[in-house]
Amino acid sequence: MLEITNTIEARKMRDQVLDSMELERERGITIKMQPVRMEYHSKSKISNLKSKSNSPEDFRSEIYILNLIDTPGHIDFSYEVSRALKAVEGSILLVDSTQGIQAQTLTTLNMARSPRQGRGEEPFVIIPVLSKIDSPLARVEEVKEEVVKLLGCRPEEVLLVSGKTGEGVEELLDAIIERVPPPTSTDFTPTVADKSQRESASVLRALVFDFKYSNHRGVIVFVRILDGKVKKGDSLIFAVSGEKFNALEVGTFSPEETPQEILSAGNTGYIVTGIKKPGIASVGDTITMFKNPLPAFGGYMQPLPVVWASVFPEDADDFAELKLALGKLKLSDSAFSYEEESSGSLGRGFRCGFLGMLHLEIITERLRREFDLELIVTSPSITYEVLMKNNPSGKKQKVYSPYFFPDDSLIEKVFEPWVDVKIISPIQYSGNIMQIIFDHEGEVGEIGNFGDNRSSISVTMPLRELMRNFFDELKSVSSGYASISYELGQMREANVTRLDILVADEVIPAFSKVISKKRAEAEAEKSVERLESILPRQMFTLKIQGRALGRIISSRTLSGMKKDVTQHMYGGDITRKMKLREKQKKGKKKMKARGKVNIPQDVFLKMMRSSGD
Ligand SMILES: Nc1nc2c(ncn2[C@@H]2O[C@H](COP(=O)(O)OP(=O)(O)OP(=O)(O)O)[C@@H](O)[C@H]2O)c(=O)[nH]1
Ligand SMILES: [Mg+2]
Repeated sequence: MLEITNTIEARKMRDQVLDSMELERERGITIKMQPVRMEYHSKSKISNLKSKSNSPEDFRSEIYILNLIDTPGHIDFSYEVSRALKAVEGSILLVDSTQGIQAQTLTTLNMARSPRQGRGEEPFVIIPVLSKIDSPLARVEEVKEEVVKLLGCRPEEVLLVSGKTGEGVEELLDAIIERVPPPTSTDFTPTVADKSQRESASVLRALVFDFKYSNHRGVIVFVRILDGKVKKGDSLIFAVSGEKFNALEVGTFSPEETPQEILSAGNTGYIVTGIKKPGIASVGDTITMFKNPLPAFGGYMQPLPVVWASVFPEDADDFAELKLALGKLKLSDSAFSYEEESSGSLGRGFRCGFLGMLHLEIITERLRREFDLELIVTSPSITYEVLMKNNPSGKKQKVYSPYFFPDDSLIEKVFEPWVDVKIISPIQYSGNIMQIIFDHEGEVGEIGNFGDNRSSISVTMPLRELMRNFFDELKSVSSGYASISYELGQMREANVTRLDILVADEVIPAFSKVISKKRAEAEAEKSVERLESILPRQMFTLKIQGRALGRIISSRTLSGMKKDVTQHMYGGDITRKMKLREKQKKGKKKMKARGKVNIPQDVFLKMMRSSGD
């Protein structure tokens, strides 16, 4: 579409052209939504906008402006999809014809079909499209049938495209124009008798669906203009946060930011606010004229974090820097949340909430890359609700950080969240899948058939078990064909306990985990083994132990070695050697502060990653 509309020159075209983050390109996935404005000169007759006659004028080329928002497919980032949905009048449901319907297709579809609060009751158009039809692996007819069944549409409504060859794309553009209604706007012209006054009083209602932060220009909000118009210099206000500002620039996405004179109703674009304080701009807020404010548009639901992990600066002096970095990250990812926390031996840090394991990994990676911070990241955890013994009030206490999980002897009962899971897979893998569901304490619900050869399985299981590497196991037992989506369900009683990892007889709080009592031995063994394999040897022999249920249940010994840190450097670069010795000295200082053993930060990251295994 970008090529056909000349939005991007053919020579600049490349795979994932809208994915601008380094991490997106490395991993080959979209993480953040990206708006883009296209101008399309249609050559065909567009029936719903023109007269029904067949006069030659009906076939002349017309220019249409299309505002597209590209969204991620991975379920961890479905919040991006939900926000984009409220900023548009219709959507393209892209189904890979080599894969067929995936579990996340259902999640996305449900979101698109749910009533859009505040945007009236007009039906939301969904255009089903099969992609990759050029591929020899494409199963066009079968997948088309699946889509028809799923949407309850006619087969002719399903379009076929190839992003590679361009086949079908022009037809898709025409279908968008034909099926998606043009944006409507309410006329908020002030009822002022004086004509000149009426003309000068401009109105605006813009929905903030995303934003980003620039060091020079402050917060840049991504908006869909619902009513009225905005231009550079306008004095504006955020309806919810109440912050006033002047528009330093307005523009559209092509897909890079392109300044424009004016943005008017129907457009998607950006407004540069100059606001540098964190916590002012929020997605779902409405921007309106300061002098002539209009009512705010119903906002977005704040997404609920699913996993938690705490982040501490490796060097306590970096606390302020970490705080600043988190504030800025939050400005480019509104789904992420954080709160100050302090834990005895790790010092001051932040408890962060994420929408899933991939989200967690992406954020910690960005903190390291974009802000050059050395971090200690704790084992990820979900929320537990603990009812303590001798607690007449009967109030449950929420525990997000494993190292704050109370000792068994103090606990009356523990509750944990369960999830409703949907798995879609080719039928031949069902047996394998049932086995892993069983291993993960899942309860199988409805089993349905989907198309000829695919089954859909509904499961409820503890979120804790879903996070215990269920995704990877599912992929591996289904040769990569099964897909999964999930929603948070109810809280249920849990049989769990805290596992502590000790290094040289000292608990390392970042490695503590809440685990199933039944799996205590296995989990302890795994953590200890993993740590033994990644912890660099020290000058002295040390013990690595796992402790749970009141005793040591796993133990290893890491033999010591004498190590000269400068040994591997030959040649006489004395300054480098000195630097390294300085660093080592600093490391020793830290060691004293943190305990007997120096644990490098990548060990924390590796443990964090493997804790899903
Ligand atoms: N053969 C063929 N390959 C395609 C086509 N479209 C995309 N691909 C390939 O499929 C892979 C994924 O493409 P993306 O465009 O990143 O897919 P996406 O749907 O945006 O993925 P997410 O954003 O992560 O949900 C890339 O390797 C593309 O080269 C197509 O029409 N034909
Ligand atoms: Mg993508």
